Amino acid sequence: MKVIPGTSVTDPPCHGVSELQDFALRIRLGSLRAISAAGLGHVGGDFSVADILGVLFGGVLRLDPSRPDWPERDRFILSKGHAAASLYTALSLRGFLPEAELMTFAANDSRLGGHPNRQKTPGVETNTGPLGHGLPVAVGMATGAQLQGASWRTFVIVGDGEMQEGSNWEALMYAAHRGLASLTLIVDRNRLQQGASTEETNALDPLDQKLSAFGWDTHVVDGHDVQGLFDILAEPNHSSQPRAIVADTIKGKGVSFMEGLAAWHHKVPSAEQVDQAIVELTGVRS
Ligand SMILES: Cc1ncc(C[n+]2csc(CCOP(=O)(O)OP(=O)(O)O)c2C)c(N)n1
Ligand SMILES: [Mg+2]
Repeated sequence: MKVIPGTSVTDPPCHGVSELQDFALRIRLGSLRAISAAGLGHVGGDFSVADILGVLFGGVLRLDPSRPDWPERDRFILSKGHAAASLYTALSLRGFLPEAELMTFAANDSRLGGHPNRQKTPGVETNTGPLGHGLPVAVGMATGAQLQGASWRTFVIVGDGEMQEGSNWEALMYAAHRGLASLTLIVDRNRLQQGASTEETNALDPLDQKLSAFGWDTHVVDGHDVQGLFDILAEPNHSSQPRAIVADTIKGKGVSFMEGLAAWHHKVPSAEQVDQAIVELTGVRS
């Protein structure tokens, strides 16, 4: 991790849009290589969430890789745990894991399982994979912060298909009831779930209006615009409502033959497709 002289190890490493974009690019490349090595994974959802993760881990979250349980750290939960490879890559870029360990993704005895496990991986706050649990846990964390008068923040990323889980709506209601202003929910609104679009499966629209009606301070942003994401995520919440961000994204973002296709939810790219994806992502022939 790059530490700018005069800044603390707990500060995020990126300064400015190009560093955040580079951080997000490295998340895409790391997760692509990990999935290719493992022969399994969820590349479409890794790529839709990569810019959001890049802004959070590169520009917003206060963390200490030498003390994953530092009490003052910001809490982050990737509720859509099937995008674990992108979370592991972000944690590696922040110094929680050696980069080479990413190549053990989902292997027997690896610390990096197919879904995040807090007992195995430093920096993972809670286990995810079964959809619909990350937001309720995040509400519990933010309630704890409120009761303690703590200044750290809690962030949770939920898939849009995942928003069909009823547990989320109970958690939304309670967070607003308690006025959990230190809690930020980000919905990765890529409009696809496993095998089909959200709207033809169990429609969510108008999602922003529903979140507002549940008492959340709701914003709709372009989930691939790192400046726009940084502006809203880095800004402390001075309201008395929890904050919801509907991030419009593209599943498979960055690779032409993956973008917007449900098939890439958990399809594994061939060696040739990995090469082609790297060319498109980096603009450089590998
Ligand atoms: C409770 C539960 N039901 C089903 C699954 C299987 N599953 C894994 S990912 C997924 C689709 C999730 O779609 P979405 O939340 O939109 O994620 P993204 O598009 O970001 O990949 C499903 C159904 C699961 N992990 N948990
Ligand atoms: Mg989705």
